[in-house]
Amino acid sequence: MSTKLRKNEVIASFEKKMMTGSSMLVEALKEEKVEVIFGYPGGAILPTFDEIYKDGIRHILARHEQGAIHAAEGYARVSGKPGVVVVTSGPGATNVVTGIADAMMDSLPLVVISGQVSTAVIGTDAFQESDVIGITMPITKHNYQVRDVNELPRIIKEAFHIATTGRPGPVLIDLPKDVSLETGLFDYSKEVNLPGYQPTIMPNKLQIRKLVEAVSSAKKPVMLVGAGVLHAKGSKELLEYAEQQQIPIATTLLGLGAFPGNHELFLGMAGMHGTYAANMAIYQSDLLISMGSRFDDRVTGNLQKFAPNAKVAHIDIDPAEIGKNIETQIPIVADAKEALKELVAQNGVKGQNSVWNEDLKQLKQEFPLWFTEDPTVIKPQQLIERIYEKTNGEAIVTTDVGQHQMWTAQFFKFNKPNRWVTSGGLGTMGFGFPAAIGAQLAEPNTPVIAFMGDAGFQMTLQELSLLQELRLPVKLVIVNNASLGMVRQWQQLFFEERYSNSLVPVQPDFVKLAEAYDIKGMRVDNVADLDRAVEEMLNHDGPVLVDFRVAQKENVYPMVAPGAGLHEMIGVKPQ
Ligand SMILES: Cc1ncc(C[n+]2csc(CCOP(=O)(O)OP(=O)(O)O)c2C)c(N)n1
Repeated sequence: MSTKLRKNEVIASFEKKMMTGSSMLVEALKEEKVEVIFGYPGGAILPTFDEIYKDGIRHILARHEQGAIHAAEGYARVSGKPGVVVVTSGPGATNVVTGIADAMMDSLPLVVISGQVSTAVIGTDAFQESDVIGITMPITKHNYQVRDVNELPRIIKEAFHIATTGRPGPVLIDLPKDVSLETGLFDYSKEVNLPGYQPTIMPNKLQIRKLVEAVSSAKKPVMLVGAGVLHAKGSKELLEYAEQQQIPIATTLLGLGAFPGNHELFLGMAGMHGTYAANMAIYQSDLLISMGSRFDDRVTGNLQKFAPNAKVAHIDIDPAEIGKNIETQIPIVADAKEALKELVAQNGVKGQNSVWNEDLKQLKQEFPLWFTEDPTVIKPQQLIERIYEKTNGEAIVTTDVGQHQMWTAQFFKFNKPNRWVTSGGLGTMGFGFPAAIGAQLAEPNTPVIAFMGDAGFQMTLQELSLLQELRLPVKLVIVNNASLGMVRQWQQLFFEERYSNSLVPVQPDFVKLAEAYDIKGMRVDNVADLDRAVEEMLNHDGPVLVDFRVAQKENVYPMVAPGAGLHEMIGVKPQ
C-alpha cells in the first residue's frame, strides 16, 4: 500500500511537471526570480501572453518594442539583475534589434524572448516571419531557437546564466509558436553544463604581482576605469586600492559612478569630451591601468598618439578585449572586483608619484570644465548643474544621446555606483526616456531624472502613455535647443557651418503633449525662472515633463576633434 502511495506521488509530481512550453517559460522566469518583464504581444507569442495573464507575473506593456527593451536595459543597469523582454515574431523581434545591439555594446544582461512562426513554416516567408537568429547573431552574446519543448528549461537556464555571468550581455531565445504549445517535462535544473563557456573570474596572482611591481616603480600612473568595475560591483575595492596606492582615476563615459566624483584622486571622464586633466594624465602617463574598459575610440582619440610613453596594463573579464586596440604589456583576465581585491591584498610599495599627483591636481584646478552664463538665455550646462545642485546629486540619471548627454556626464557628479544610465557604445537616440521608466521600476524610491534632447525624446515619446499608466514620478527634462545639437556642432566645426538637416524647423508643443497624457507639463525659457522651475519639477509628486528652452548654438567643450590625440583638445578654456 505504501509503495502504491509513493508510486502515485511520483506520478502526480511527474504530471505536475508536464506542461506547455509557454507555461515552462513563465515557471522558469519565476525560478529565476524575475519580478518584472517588459514586452508587447502578438500572434506568435500569444500562448506565452496567455500564461502571463493566468499567472499574474508582472508585465509592463510598453507602447513600442523599442521602448520595452530600453526600459529593460534601464532596469538592468540600475538593479544589476537581468532585464527580460518578451515580443512577438517578425516586426516585434526586429523592433528590439536596436536595443539588443545597444545592450551588447554596453554589456547589459538581457534575456529576450521572441515569438517565432511554427517550426513547420520556418523558412517559407510565413506571415510575420523574420530570421531573428540570423539578424541577432552578431549582436547577442548568444542566441537560441527552440526546436523541442523538452529543451526549453535547459535553454532558459543557460540563457540567464550566459546573460549575467562573465561579461554580461543580451541572450535571445526564439520560441516557435508550436513549441510554446507543445507539452513536455519541466525539469529546471539548478546547474548549467557549459564546458565551452567558463569565464575567468580569479586573476592570475603572478600577473597581479607584475602590475604591483609596475605601480611601485611608476612615477606617473593613472587608472582608466570602465563599466566593468560597475558590473563586477567593485567600486568599494577600487576606492580602497586607489587610496592605498594614491593612483589618480579617470573613467570612461560608462564608468562614471564607479569612483566618487568628488574624490581628490578623481580626474573626471576621459576621451572626446572628457576633462583636460584626465586626458593629459593618460597622455603623459608612464603606467596606464585600464580596468573594465575597452579602449573605445571615443576614449582613445587617435591611437597613434595615445599614451605614447605608457606601459599598459589591461584588466578585463573578456579576453577578447585585451590587445584589441592597444598593445598591452600586462594583460590580466579577471573579474574587476577580484583583481582589485588581490591588488589590495598584495599591498605593493607605493610608487614615487606624489609630484605627479600634485601636477594633476593643479591641472584640474587650472582647467576645470567650464561654460559661460548669459542672462538672456538658459545655458544647457547651467540647467544640468542646477539640477545636480538641487538634488544634491541624489538621483538616478538617464540620458538620451547628443550634446545634453555629454553635458550631463560633465556637470552631474556621480558619487555612487549604478545611478548613471546612458547609451555609450551604440549611442542610441530614443534610449533615455524608456530607460528612465525601467530605472524607476528598479528603484521606486530614488528620484529618476531623464535628460533628453528635443530630437531624441521624439524617437520614443510614445512611452508617455506607459508613464501615464504607471504614474511613476520620473522627471523628464527636455534640453530643448531646437536642433539635433551634436550634429549641428559637428557641422559648425567640421563642415563650415552647413547645417544640413540639423536645425529643427517645427516642434510639437511639449507641454500640451504631456497634458494629453495627463502628465504635468511645464515650459521654462527664462533664466530668472530656472531655479523655481527646477524646484517645482523636483517637488512634484508624480511624473512631470519640462521643456527647458536653452541656447541653440552652444557647443560641448572641451573636445578632442576626430583624428586628434587626447593632448590636442580644443576649447579647454572659455573662448
Ligand atoms: C538613432 C540615432 N540616429 C541618429 C543618431 C546620430 N545623432 C547623434 S546625436 C544627434 C542629435 C541629437 O539631437 P537631440 O536629441 O536634440 O540632442 P542634442 O544633441 O541637441 O542634445 C544625432 C542625430 C543617433 N545617435 N541615434
